[in-house]
Amino acid sequence: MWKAHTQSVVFLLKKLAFVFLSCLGLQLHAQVTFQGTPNISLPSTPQELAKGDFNNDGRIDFVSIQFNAFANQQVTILLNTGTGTFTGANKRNFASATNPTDIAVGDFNEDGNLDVVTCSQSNDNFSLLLGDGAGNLAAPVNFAAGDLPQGIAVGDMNKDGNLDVLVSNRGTPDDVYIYFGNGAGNFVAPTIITIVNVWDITVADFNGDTNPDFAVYVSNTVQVWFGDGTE
Ligand SMILES: [Ca+2]
Ligand SMILES: [Ca+2]
Ligand SMILES: [Ca+2]
Ligand SMILES: [Ca+2]
Repeated sequence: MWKAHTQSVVFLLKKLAFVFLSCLGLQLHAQVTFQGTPNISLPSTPQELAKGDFNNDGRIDFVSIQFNAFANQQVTILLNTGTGTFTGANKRNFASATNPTDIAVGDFNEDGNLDVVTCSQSNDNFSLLLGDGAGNLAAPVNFAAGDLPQGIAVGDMNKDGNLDVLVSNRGTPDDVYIYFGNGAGNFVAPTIITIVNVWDITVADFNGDTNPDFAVYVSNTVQVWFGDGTE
């Protein structure tokens, strides 16, 4: 009897706790809301979006790439005013190679200002656009990539303190190019890894050994390639 009663009390407490947590959950869910800002027009077909602080004011900005855009409108920086508006002088277009397919950010010349890299499947290259720390990007410096570059990612793959660039090429042949940076905005000839049916790419240390790895989207699977921290 006591045991059954205890179980009933425990059951009741569990049920009350469940109801309480459910209500709390509902309340927490109810508190997390998102409110859209007015639409921000872009020059042409937006392709990819990245973020970073491009004018060094401590507020995270956006950078967008556009497909089929005019020659000087492939890359757009949207500076964050802190009020959710990105219009007027806070929206700035810059040139890159034709029809960029992906974008990544990093400080490739180590001047403290965030820079942008894009890859272009029309020009079979990737472009480095150096930032000036005031929300502007310099003219693109282009580096040859493989056939039909699709994805671009950034990491310090050889752990020398200089950011490196990885480009996944989905053409013929299909492969990944790893460009090791020299810290001055230039790169040595790429290391090439053949990966059949590669598409997009991203970089992180996936096995926790402190060496950067990369993951690629291959057909309907994901492959992780583990690095050893060297070239
Ligand atoms: Ca900013
Ligand atoms: Ca820089
Ligand atoms: Ca490096
Ligand atoms: Ca690793």
